[in-house]
Amino acid sequence: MESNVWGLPCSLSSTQAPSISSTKLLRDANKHHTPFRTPPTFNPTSFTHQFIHSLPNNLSRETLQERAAELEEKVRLMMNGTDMKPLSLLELIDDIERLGLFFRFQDWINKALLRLVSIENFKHRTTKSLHETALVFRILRRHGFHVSQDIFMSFKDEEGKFKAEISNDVEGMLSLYEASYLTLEGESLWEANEFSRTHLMSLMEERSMDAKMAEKVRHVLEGLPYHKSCCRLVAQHYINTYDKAEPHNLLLLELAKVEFNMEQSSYQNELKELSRWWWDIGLSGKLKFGRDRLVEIFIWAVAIYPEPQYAICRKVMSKIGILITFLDDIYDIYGTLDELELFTNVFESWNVNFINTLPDYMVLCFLAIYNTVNGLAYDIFKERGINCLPYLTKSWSDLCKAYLQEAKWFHNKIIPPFDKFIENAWISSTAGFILTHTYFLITEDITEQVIHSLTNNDHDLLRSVYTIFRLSNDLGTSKDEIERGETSNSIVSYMHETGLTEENARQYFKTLMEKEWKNLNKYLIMDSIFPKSFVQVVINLVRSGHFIYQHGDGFGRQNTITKNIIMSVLMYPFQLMCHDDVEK
Ligand code: 0FV
Ligand code: MN
Ligand code: MN
Ligand code: MN
Ligand code: MN
Repeated sequence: MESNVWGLPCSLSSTQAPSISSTKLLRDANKHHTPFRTPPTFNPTSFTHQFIHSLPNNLSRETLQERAAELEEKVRLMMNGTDMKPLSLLELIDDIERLGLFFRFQDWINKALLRLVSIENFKHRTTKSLHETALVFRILRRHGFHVSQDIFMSFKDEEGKFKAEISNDVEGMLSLYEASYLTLEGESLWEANEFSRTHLMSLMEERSMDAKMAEKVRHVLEGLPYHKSCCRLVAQHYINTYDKAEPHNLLLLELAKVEFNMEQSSYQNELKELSRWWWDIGLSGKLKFGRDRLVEIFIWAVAIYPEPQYAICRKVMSKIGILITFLDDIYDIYGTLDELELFTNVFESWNVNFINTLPDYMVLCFLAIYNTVNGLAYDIFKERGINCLPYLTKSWSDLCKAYLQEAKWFHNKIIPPFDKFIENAWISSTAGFILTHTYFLITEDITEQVIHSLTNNDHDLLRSVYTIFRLSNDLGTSKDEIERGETSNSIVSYMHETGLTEENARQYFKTLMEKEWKNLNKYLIMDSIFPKSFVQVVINLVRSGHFIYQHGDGFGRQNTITKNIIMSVLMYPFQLMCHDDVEK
């Protein structure tokens, strides 16, 4: 059982020792409240507590760890013992990353790339294939190396357009397409995106590639480009389709399966612990109107922080994520404006003495948050000697104020202009809120400058993140929100202001998101006030938004794509080979 700074149990379960909330808990949480309209009923979660606790988890961690160490050693021996051509090396690095093994070979990859840039001449390349050129460009930029878009010069004509003759090279086109997502602002390379996509589509229509390649191309064009994908979540697909036959590739594949199974087993344990916590809090049983989405929030957390060392972030993010989902539903759907004003004041004061002004359902929600956040700040203080409570409470209070502003617009039937809407929506997107919590959890050298940027939303990198995170949410959820009568939405504001159709507004937002991505890419290469490890999480957060909302609302509505990923990542382990079969 966790405790908070007051030494009280974080759980609100009535079987625990009396806490601040105990007298309130004796009453029916919904009793004194008449909603201003009938709240919609969200589908119940597809993943119940019974489901979570029935996950088998009978893999022995120790055995898997030993096997992984053994395989890693062998892969390293083989890789070091082979004199690889640049193309084979680049393909191997790409495979390692796509198989979800980057963190195991980080040191090896960095050394290999440093060696590569020291021997290769990237300015005057005329002999390399388009595939190799695009691959080296994408991998180097992703790893923070400066490499100019001029690397593609030999594939362009005198007018600077890509030559028509390269358009039949399927592999080259596919690699060029993936590389185009690493474009920086102002670079003409973005033209490669439209160029390669169009040609890949015609090549598919003409059936001028074999079935396997066609499937690969279809998968890429229909889904997210690799640069925007949560790579560890898609590792399962890559493992399933990986079919290279070199001896080190077989070992690598087996290692990827062992790693996947090992992570699955950790995720299952984490989820079971979270499920007990959430069951003890008991909020979903009391507040029937909210979305109860523990497993969906957890997979979202896995998308942001997949690495083994970030278990604590997954746990914290899942807890605050499920709490803000209820909070958001209170502001968007259930609360009256008067109640919401009082609620926001209580968050601003962070003072339990004021909770008696609130209806019971709000008391319950506030206390659950209050106990959880105080407990978190306590743990961080205990472990790291940093008092982050003032910053965490400010981020909760700012989030509530932004939610309140949206509720005011809605209740007063105001559609704000897009600029005004988006400035508020940066905060209600929750991206800054999540990053503030994350910063205190993962950063060694905390600086005032970063805290200031995070709590004041005044950094160029952060603004790009908030914009993409908000727009991907609105593109995915606005249909249902508009149906429910919610008007706080970028699409509604933009259509109202410009007179454009919904389809055109959506198209415009997609272009805007691409522009913001070009700005994000700059931070892969350039130093900034943010540590590089934090920038990686920031970019993963953006990717997670694309993942959840790529085919509509994968969170609130739980579409089949999210469900399938949840099942594959959390439930089904890979069948492992016996040792002799891999190593002969
Ligand atoms: C957004 O829902 C949503 F998924 C929330 C609040 C869960 C928290 C997400 C993370 C922790 C990443 P919805 O689309 O209703 O949000 P808006 O802001 O549009 O009401
Ligand atoms: Mn909402
Ligand atoms: Mn909302
Ligand atoms: Mn939404
Ligand atoms: Mn909204």
